[in-house]
Amino acid sequence: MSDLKIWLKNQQEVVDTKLDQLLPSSETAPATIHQAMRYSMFAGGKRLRPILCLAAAEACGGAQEAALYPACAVEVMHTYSLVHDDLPCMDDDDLRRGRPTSHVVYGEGVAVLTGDALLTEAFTIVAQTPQTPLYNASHFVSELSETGGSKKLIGGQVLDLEGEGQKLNLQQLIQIHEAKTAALLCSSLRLGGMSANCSPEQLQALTDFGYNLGLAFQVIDDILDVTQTTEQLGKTAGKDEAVDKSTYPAILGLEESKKEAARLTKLALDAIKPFGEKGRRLDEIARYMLEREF
Ligand code: GRG
Repeated sequence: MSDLKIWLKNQQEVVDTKLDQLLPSSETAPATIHQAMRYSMFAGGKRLRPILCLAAAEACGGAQEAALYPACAVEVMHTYSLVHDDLPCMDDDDLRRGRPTSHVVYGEGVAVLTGDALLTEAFTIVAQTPQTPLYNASHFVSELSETGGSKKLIGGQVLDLEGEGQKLNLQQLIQIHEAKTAALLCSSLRLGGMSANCSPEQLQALTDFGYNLGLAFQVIDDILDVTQTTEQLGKTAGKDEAVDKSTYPAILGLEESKKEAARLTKLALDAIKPFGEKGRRLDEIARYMLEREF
């Protein structure tokens, strides 16, 4: 296993241990909601957002112990968005990460409440981030609430719902991905930096890195949708079906989408150059994502 893979696995374990400590136990009454929260929290997610948060803190010279609070908070918010996104009134998905979704296991009412409880818990957790000379609980909570709110995560979901069945143009597609994907990646990095008392310049560098990485992540996701579907369905049949929706390959074509993913990744890498050796993990994660093993 490469050094990066070992490090990533270790970070996932550190995050999982802290999440286990912070979340109410499965026995806490009423047990159903706490079991449902844990069912979705420990379902095999990659922990990309918390790992970015920890790597950002490291880039700014901060302690991992402090960064673990925002790291867990962003993962809890991410999980809430997935639970709600899977509901019958949204994407109506029965499977996530190869397991039955929350509403399939617990029923729709409890799944809605599970998302609500996780969203609320995210703020309880982020507010516990130790204060630094430049940032206090109010800064941490504001950062997360702006990202979770109607202009970012929820706004992106609304645009997505409104765009269903329509052919979107590139600008509309980017607007959705900025809100649904890049915003929470940016906040994960920013909160990691803030927990390490980053300077305004460092905060801007992390924002630029997160924005470009978030868009690159989505372009790569769309490319994989096409290539993997093509592989699964057979070389000629699959491709047309897979591009027949609003994705980067559908709008730009496959080759241009690959170039766009590389261009965005380079912009992300350029943004973190000022961190030098301390930004090594951020740099490695971005390159690894472009190769899409993460
Ligand atoms: C507020 C209901 C609601 C939704 C907000 C974030 C979001 C909008 C919906 C979630 C669904 C989705 C496809 C979002 C795009 C971001 C994305 C690619 C999520 C998947 O992230 P990964 O790959 O997931 O990090 P894991 O399973 O590893 O945690």
